[in-house]
Amino acid sequence: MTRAVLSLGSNLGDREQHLRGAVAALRGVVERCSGIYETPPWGDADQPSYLNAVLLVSDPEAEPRDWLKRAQAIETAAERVRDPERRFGPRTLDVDVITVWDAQGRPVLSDDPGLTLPHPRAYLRAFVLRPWLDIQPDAVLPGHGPVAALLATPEVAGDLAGLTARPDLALESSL
Ligand code: A4P
Ligand code: MG
Repeated sequence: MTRAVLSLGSNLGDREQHLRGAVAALRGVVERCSGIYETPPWGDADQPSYLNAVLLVSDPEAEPRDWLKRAQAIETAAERVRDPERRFGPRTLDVDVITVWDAQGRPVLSDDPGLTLPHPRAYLRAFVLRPWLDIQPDAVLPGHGPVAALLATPEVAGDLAGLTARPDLALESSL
């Protein structure tokens, strides 16, 4: 049994539909869906803005690595193409595993490059941390502290100001 936080991002094609497709593919294991946010591109400015959201998922059968396998299968279904020249470049759908808890509720820690837990850049990303607060107001990013405090750090607070909630879009109806 594991629980996990997954982040969703899309900035190519029908962005809302890509996020909805991910939620539909995870039907049965999604506990909560955040709101959807319009976010300026991070890490590579020359690309369209993203829609981002975060999901809380749990599965009595899933091992930590199963969440990465599911994430990658969902990206493939969205015809995600990887450009090795553009690390943070545009994509139909990115599904990242932000953190995983074991059956006892303990965070799973890993420095394996194939599955690093928690996600190594999550603490820097307003587009992950802000939606996460929607579904877990007391969320703690293992090794980094409360998500609300991370959003107040100077590195993140500047980016937070650029996020726009999109209450006109919602994911629950895809469940
Ligand atoms: N990998 C290791 N740990 C993890 C993990 N916890 N979750 C490995 C997911 N994958 C993990 O990922 C590269 C490798 O990381 C995989 O082989 C996997 O085994 P990838 O998905 O092939 O490549 P990527 O998506 O380009 O890398 P990554 O790290 O997901 O990119 P980022 O850092 O997420 O950047 N701006 C806005 N506003 N919103 C966004 O969503 N996204 C990116 C992508 C850039 N800018 C953005 C956004
Ligand atoms: Mg990724």
